[in-house]
Amino acid sequence: MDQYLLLCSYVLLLVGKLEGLSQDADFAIATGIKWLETQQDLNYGWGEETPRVVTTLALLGRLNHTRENGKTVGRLDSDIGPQDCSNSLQQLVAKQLEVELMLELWRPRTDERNPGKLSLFILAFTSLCYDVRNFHGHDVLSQLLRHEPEAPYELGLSVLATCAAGGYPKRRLLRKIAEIVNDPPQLHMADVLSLSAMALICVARNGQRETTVPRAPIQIPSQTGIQKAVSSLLKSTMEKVAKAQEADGSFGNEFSTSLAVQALTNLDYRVDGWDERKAEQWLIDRLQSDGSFGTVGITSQILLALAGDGGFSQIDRRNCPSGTTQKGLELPLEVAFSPSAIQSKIGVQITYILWIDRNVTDVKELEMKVPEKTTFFEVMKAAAELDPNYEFSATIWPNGHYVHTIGGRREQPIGFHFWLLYRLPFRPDPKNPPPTDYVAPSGVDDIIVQNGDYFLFWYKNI
Ligand code: B12
Repeated sequence: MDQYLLLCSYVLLLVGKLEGLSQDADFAIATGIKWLETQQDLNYGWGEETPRVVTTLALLGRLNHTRENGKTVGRLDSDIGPQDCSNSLQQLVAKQLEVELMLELWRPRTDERNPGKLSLFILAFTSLCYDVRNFHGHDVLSQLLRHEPEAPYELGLSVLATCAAGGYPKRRLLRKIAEIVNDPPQLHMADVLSLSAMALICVARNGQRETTVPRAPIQIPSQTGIQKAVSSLLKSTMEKVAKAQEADGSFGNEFSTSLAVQALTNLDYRVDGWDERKAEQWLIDRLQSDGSFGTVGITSQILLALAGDGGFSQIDRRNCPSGTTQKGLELPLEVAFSPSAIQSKIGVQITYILWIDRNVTDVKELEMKVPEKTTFFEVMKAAAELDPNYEFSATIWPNGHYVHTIGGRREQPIGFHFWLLYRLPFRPDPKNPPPTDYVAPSGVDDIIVQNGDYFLFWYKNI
């Protein structure tokens, strides 16, 4: 296994050089792949991140073919070069991916099924050229179509996966994307716009193909109308993404930047008004000494961005020919908070506030003194010990804890009520609530509290 992956890294290194990737990007991709290899578990997967990593490796494996032809065509199980590596990788990894998807599909049929997660599996299998409409007799795509996404990011992911797998996204969902693009959410705006752009790239590309062989003659006039609408929406979406670039070249943080660069570097759909080199450099500068960009998830996303070839937007079933004891799916682990007394007499003074509802119907406030270099997660544990209103539950993700319940109040995805965390240098005033600029850019584990900080966890409809 090691040899195959090392070989893959080596071939990719050469491919990058041949195809003129900047040398630094080239190096970062090679070391990133090597690092991902070290993170693989005994089941040949990457736990919860298996679909993302497989997608990245599959797309990078296709790079040679892609760049030779200047188009995103190619298959993983033919030709020479990286495809051969991916073929070996396919054999070793695909079974694990299959088991993980099976487990996802076997879940009880409740609203709990997550269209976003299903979409990531569909994208992974499609990049390996599987037919997701016939996955051991199951039509996975129709499962996705049955679970309509509500959240903006999931919507983009679901339309992208449907289109990439060769399906036809519902017009209603395209209309919803248009609404989101016209009035993007303030929270995670760059991420949502970038994913919407990638979904629209796929729809625009395949709409163009459909016109030559229309599915049903009656659809021709409206199809053309939709195509026009999609291309103009795509253009404005990409322009909005481009505009989100900041002076340092990034689009916010690593997550947003990797998605934005993928959206803006598709070979067939380009807009001006952003600096590609600067964005690439910003990402390269995030390379750590161990060869990673942080977590498995973010490393695989950044590698796709650095490949400069449209990332997720190039996944397309139409480019494919027809055709261990498994640990299984690692669901996010539910954690019951375990108390830890970190209140301290010396250290930094902070205030931890809870607000309920958009119009702030309930307020709780706790002043605390904690040792220096304490994470906000530790503060939350100490607060829960002091006051039951601050007891909380969280799920663990690769990037840390995600808080879904505080003081017995659980998030409500239906209705979009979530706990959002603000970090402020002043006491927030319910009569004049803080703007989203103060929403913390990372989760509770990555925040080191500082003297005078105010933390507001606000349960609100977003
Ligand atoms: C949708 C989303 C949300 C939704 C989640 C709704 C839900 N429960 O279903 C809402 C709006 C509530 C949200 C909240 C937050 N989010 Co958010 N979120 C996203 C987004 C846009 C898409 C995630 C997704 O659906 N992926 C597809 C599914 C299939 O993959 P998934 O791995 O199962 O996704 C789940 C996790 O990502 C989790 N999640 C969402 N946000 C966060 C944040 C953290 C820190 C963790 C550990 C998990 C987590 O919920 C997702 C859905 O179940 C990503 C953008 C991105 N580029 O990934 C940001 C992103 C993950 N969020 C981020 C942040 C910072 C937050 C907040 C901390 C913001 C804040 N200060 O309040 C809060 C979390 C606070 C808390 N309660 O702990 C960052 C994480 C950065 C980092 N360094 O780790 C990201 C990457 C956005 C960005 N570019 O900065 N988020």
